[in-house]
Amino acid sequence: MYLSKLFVPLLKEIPSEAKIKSHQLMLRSGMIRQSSTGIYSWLPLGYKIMKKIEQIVREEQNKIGAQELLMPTIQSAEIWKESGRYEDYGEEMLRIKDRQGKEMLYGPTNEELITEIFRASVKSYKSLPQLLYHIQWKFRDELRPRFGVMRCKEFLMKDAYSFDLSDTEATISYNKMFFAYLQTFKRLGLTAIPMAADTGPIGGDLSHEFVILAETGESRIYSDKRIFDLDISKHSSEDNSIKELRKKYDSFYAVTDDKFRKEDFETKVEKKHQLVTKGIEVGHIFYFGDKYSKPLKCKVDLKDGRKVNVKMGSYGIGVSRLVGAIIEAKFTDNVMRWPESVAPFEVAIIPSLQKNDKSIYAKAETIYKFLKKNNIDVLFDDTDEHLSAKFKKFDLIGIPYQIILGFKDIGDKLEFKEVTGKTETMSLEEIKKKLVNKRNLN
Ligand code: 5CA
Repeated sequence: MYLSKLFVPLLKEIPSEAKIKSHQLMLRSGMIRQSSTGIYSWLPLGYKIMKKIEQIVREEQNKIGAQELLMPTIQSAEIWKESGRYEDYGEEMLRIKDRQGKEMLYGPTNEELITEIFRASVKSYKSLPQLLYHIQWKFRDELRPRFGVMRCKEFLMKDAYSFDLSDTEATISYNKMFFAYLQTFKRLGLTAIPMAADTGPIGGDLSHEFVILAETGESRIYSDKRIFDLDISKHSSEDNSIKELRKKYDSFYAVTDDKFRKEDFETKVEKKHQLVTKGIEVGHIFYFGDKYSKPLKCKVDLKDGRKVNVKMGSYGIGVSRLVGAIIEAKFTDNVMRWPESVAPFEVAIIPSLQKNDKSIYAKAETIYKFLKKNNIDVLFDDTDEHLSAKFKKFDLIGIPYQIILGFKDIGDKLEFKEVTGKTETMSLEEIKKKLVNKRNLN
């Protein structure tokens, strides 16, 4: 992509409504634009990053055998009346009527709708267990939308739902998701810690919030800091291995404020291991048994002819919130540091001279064409700006690598700079190999 053609409306000023770094940087770098309070348009740069995050989330769900479907954003009020949540959900739910006066709503979550789909199609124990998920926009009329995409009204969520015959089998599904979440956040370059949490309007009595540390987070957390050193790489997706991994996490105290008890914390965690800080909730998983299957009469036949309500759990990841959360976790001195797995481009080419210096420009363009031909996602700065202005722009966009064509003649070699500032001199072929290897690691 030529930079001159890229639709990135960069802002010079920090908009006053943006209080935290991720919100400021997302607006300044033209990733999003507010359309009304808590509702955003995703512009090409932001959308591209979000799509990459979404794809990693999808791949990790598929790896544990979850199947993707797509439910609508607008739901009928009827199923919510059946479950009893239509009244309970309160003002956060956006209620609408169609032209026939039929009560509808913009889905804030999908427990009811997926249960309705399941009960209509699955009748026998033979079809269980099942894991189904979708990645779809949700709407919650938040009282205080703030921090840009972190707490907004319309947001993209991955929500998965599990269906099992018994509590024991349901624990296996829960553990699989637990594992998939750890893998997903790791690929996104984040350390997300599962913390015992309250279940709120979703219900049930087993739940973990996945939280990443950040001063700007809205969740207060209390934990044994050794939980951050746990290593998931030795564990596989095999049931027993995940069970062991969950045991390890559960052996350390880690809770959000609604589960916090001072006495417990002080008796269970030695002073030197105590960590009290703030974090961002990037995912939340729940087990609630028959909370929805019972009122919605979602039953299956057992082998002996008896009918049982299926046991269910639900598992959410805030896909659009993750864009902001990654910035919060990674930015330094106004430089966006996207992990390679989600960076908007793999590499940038920055010629030091303006277009009228034909030789450097032509060399840069040849490199651009070569990398493109090799399927590398490259951004070529073909603008007339001063080199310092160019660097500022690239810091803001946050591309992990830059090829800089300077005034110095270094023969066939090129200057290859990492976002950390580390610079090497390499041939184009070596650069190509390095980028391809990096991609395969992600
Ligand atoms: N049905 C369950 C799990 S599928 C559920 O809705 N859980 S949730 O309420 O915890 O939401 C799941 C994730 O969506 C949260 O962990 C958070 O990352 C994200 N999320 C929730 N509310 C918002 C919001 N207002 N703005 C942006 N992201 C949000």
